[in-house]
Amino acid sequence: MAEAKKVAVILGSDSDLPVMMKAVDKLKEFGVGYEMHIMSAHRTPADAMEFAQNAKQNGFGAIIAGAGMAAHLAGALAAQTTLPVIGVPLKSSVLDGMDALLSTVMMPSGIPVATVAINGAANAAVLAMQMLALADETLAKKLDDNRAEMTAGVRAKDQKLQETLNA
Ligand code: RP5
Repeated sequence: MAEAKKVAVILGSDSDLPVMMKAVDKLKEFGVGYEMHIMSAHRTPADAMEFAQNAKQNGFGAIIAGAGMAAHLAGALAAQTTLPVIGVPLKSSVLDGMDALLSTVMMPSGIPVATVAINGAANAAVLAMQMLALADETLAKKLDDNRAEMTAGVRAKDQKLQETLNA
């Protein structure tokens, strides 16, 4: 059986850690292998380029890249690999993440970055796992079970609300 693919979680600065740890927490919850690295499109561009160029042969199936301000990290990584790259625009400036959102999402044709919400690190992990699950039935089942739990949770809350309103 083929070895399970890992997810790379790359962040532009250690100041991005509090938000980006939410991606790691989610990957751990589902038992998905990962590596986390601080690499910057602007401060360590050579390291970022080398990482992305070797990511596929190093066993990664998807890359999550979180950066704030002029957030070129996800795009710079995507330029160097055909692995799917998921961008997390981070709120780390006076522009509240709108700067990072536009820098991450507005990629030129042919080099896509799947961009999640501002600070949406947990969803980036879920999306990465959905990609891996296309070739991993065990992971697919875990994601399906999680979705069913979520549904049951919301229905239980609605039932409780109805009981409170009708009391
Ligand atoms: C971006 O600039 C980083 O991703 C971070 O969100 C922001 C600020 O970085 P630091 O100055 O805190 O290192 O490149």
